[in-house]
Amino acid sequence: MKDRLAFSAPVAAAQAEGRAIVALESTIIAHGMPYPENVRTAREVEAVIRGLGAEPATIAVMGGRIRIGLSDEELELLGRSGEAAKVSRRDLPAVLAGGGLGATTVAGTMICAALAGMRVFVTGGIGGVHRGAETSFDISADLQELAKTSVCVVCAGAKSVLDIGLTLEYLETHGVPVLSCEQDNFAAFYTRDSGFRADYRYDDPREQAGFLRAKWELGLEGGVVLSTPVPEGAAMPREEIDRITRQALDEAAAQGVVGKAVTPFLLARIKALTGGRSLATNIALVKHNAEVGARLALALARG
Ligand code: PSU
Ligand code: MN
Repeated sequence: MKDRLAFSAPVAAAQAEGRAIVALESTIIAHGMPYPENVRTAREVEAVIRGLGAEPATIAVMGGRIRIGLSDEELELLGRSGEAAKVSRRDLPAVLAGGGLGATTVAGTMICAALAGMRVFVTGGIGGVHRGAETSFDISADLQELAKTSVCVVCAGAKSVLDIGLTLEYLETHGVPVLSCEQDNFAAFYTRDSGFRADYRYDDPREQAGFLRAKWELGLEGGVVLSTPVPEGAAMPREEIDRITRQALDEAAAQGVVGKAVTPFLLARIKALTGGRSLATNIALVKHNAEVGARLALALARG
């Protein structure tokens, strides 16, 4: 298995010294945001984490190996190629064996982070149960991964294009704890409040770390969701985002968009329909998540 993983020098050094490391995904770079904002954001997110004293490890698949930590050039390649596969659990073997370029989703990144010995992972918003899932069966593999892989995913809630209530029900069924920080409720990606309560609120990273230790020391395998809301000034107006999301969903249905193409299609349409403002919100929330994730990784590393 070790041959399948390739650590960058800075990540290997951080690991050898027992320093805090934060995993980052790459689907958000290759499929979640347009070039060049995607690459700029990826670098800025890494800088936020470094600035707080932790080491970022962006994860992707390249040349038949899982890469843990990417150089600036590799981030550029990933963000600009337009050809990276979207890699979830089912896709990982194909992209590794085929030797191509792969951008890992939340599910894919959780698997790789766990293999690399990392416990904290920052993304924008997790995937979940799509609206209308009772007929489409579209439920993100992210949820199933959270049920089994022991990594804490720091996010601004689940993407607002989803059915948030059903997403939380699914997580509850699978025993995935949903923690919140900075507010009682689960965040709603482009807006702060989903209207649903998180299971436990811990504002202090030491409390968050204490929860994770207690869970995993007991052998209770599986992930944890830590939600934190988009900063006030960067949030979208709720009515506007709701209306535009419905329009984007209608367009996806009319054009027959299905499977792994759904989420990238919706994010791109929402960006266009908001005149780019949703992208600014997405960038702001990811950077804020990176702060929360770095503080948590530091608290965990202090032991
Ligand atoms: N967060 C973002 N933008 C994104 C994603 C998350 O701010 O593009 C990606 C993640 O990689 C997540 C994926 O795993 O969207 C969900 O895709 P799907 O619904 O097809 O499982
Ligand atoms: Mn899906």
